[in-house]
Amino acid sequence: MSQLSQSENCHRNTMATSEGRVLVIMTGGTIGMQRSPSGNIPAAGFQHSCLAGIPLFNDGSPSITIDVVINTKGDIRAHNSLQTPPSAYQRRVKYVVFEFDNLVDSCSAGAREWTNIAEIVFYNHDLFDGFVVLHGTDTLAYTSSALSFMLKGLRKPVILTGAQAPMRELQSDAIHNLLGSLVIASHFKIAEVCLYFNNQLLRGNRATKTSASDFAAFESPNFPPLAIISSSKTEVSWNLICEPNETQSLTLQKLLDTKQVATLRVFPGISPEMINAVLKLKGLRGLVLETFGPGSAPLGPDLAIIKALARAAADGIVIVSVSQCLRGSVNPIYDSVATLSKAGIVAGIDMTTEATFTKLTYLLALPNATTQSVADDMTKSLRGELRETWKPVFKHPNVGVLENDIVFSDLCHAISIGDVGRVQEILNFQGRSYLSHSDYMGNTPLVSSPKSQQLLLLQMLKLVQHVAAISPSITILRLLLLNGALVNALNRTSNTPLFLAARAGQEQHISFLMQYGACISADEQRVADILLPTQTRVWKTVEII
Ligand code: ASN
Repeated sequence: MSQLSQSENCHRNTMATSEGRVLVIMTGGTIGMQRSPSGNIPAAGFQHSCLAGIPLFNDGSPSITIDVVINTKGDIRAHNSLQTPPSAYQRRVKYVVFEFDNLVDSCSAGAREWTNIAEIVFYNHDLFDGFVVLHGTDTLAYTSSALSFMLKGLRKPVILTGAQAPMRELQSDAIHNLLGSLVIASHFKIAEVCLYFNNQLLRGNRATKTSASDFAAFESPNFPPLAIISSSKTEVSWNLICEPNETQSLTLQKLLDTKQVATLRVFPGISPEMINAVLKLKGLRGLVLETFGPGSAPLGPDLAIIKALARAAADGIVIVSVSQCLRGSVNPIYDSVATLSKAGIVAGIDMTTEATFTKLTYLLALPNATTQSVADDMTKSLRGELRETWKPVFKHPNVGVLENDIVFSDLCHAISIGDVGRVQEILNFQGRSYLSHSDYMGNTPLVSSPKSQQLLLLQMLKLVQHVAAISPSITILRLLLLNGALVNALNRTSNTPLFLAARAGQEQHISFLMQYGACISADEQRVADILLPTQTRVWKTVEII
């Protein structure tokens, strides 16, 4: 990942002028709240009561009147500007705060508020260098995800931020979060919807709230930060930023009523009746199913749950599976995951629940949307919200460290479904090109030296050997052994391929592995009597590599 120095970053500034113009849109949230006997409540007049008196937000220079367009007719509302002192790039930020009449705690924000924000950005897109949206943190990641889909063809930064404590309080993160957002929105041509918090700029549709009280409240578990601000330096990872399409004009797509999409988190013992209660909701068109680990769910007594899901999918409800885990991806290397996929459940790959939910409401609202088109688009990256896992990323001539897990998943998947051609293709590619090329990011010695590349490949082969031991294809097992897979490798549960093949009742695999000298471990020997068929008991125990 190349990170530009401060001076290099300056060349990418929106303008070479000494002033950047930002529209701040105040929607509510803790950042602007004040105390009341019943707890913090939204308070009007943020620009005047919170910012005008702080020199960092108001350098005292005379304000000017800036018009904000408030509807399609082009009606305007005039605002008096404030101006910051110059930044480290010798640029001041001139801004106005457009405050919504109805300020809300973000727990009450939804499609209507998302539309209100998107409209203000849309009407004023060409009049400002960037936008900062002040919002509550509880549903900030939903709003940033929703805006990323609604606003297509952005050419300006839209930075959402908030705070864990009100600006009016002594110990608050509000000042830093707002200042950082103002600097990014006015200095850098990052044409994306982003979330800025605690010195990190995250892609809006990759972010999720991970702490209810820490100042470090947000993470982007499956994608690196787009920029990091430390003291006066802003390090932007330009290689991660989506390129704006200068020829495309901005469009605004409104979302579906969120009542037509639901989210359901599965849990051990969830009953078919509970699932059915959600699936039978009147008007339901989409469901985000939060599944276990790589995307599995209880199938239910007599497969009642999977049958209910399959029926709903066949009836046109788009059901998308995302992992309950913070990191990682839905991955059909397990039978239980593949079963969901066969039932018509779409894999949400590595999307957050917030991105999946808002993307569904966006896609289902598109004119001419069909169940098939929505399901197809859910697995495509529209605004960088997911990694298109099963696209042939390994064909990239300079595949690097970030792709290793993808290649690995791809390989495991091909093995588990017995796709010999695909396995051969990956192994060939790894052998010929992958080993001899360096990481396309040009970093980490782990992948840049051919020797460590080979170790990495061996490591992968060692692991996939276990999947191969239960693969439907004996040819794949042979292929991996010929390519140097370790016949007696242990997996994370300390099992050998032979033990796994035996447990899966793969007789052909068993004799083939034994020809290659496969053994079981001493620990496995102890349970072999219970688990393994009688003829396998003759295996010797050996020291495992
Ligand atoms: N309840 C607040 C909100 O989301 C939390 C916050 O902003 N820190 O509006």
